[in-house]
Amino acid sequence: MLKIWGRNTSSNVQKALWAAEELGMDCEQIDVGGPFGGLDDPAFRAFNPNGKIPVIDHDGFILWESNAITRYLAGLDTRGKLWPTDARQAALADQWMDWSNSHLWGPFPTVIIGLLRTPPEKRDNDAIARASDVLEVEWAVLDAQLAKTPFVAGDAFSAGDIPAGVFAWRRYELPIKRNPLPNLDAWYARLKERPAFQKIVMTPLS
Ligand SMILES: N[C@@H](CCC(=O)N[C@@H](CS)C(=O)NCC(=O)O)C(=O)O
Repeated sequence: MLKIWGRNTSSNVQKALWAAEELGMDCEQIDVGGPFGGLDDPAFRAFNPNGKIPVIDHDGFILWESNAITRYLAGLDTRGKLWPTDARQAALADQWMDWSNSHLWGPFPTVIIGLLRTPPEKRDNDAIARASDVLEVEWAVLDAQLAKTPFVAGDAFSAGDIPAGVFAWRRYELPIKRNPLPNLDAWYARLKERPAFQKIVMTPLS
């Protein structure tokens, strides 16, 4: 049995939930973090010494770090539904997952915490605008890739699309400045056709 620890509004938790949903895996999601708290509980810290979500417990195997979890779940599937069987395509999926964590995750919390969790009178609008501008430069890099292939690692959807996909929902939903990026728009439209994306990611932001 797969248990996923973490509130389902978290971008990083959504990666794990989305991967499990794509694969049709039964899973139990347990609310911790955000308004639910619990991340400093010794029992949770024993799972993840970083006190962060998500964490999974798969038949006693504990794993944290959202991209590692997404890769693990994708790798369990022998059909190669999420993890390309071709080594080079798999490496490209991996590349874009790492890119997402190193290029998108840095500026995103400033925008999300600023716009969703800070009262208007306390918002640092300049910092939010600066972070949004940085993100648009990053998204343009992905847009250039998507001019060549419909999904990040090639012709087929893969785990490589998942981390950027959860952030894309936030890019398009939040009231921020968006530059015209037609290939990103087309990829995002393809993601929105996926029932698993609709169920897990297309939910109200908080
Ligand atoms: N690099 C980690 C980051 C984990 C992380 O920062 N998770 C956030 C949620 S997106 C968290 O635990 N925040 C505290 C909270 O939600 O209370 C990963 O990718 O899993």
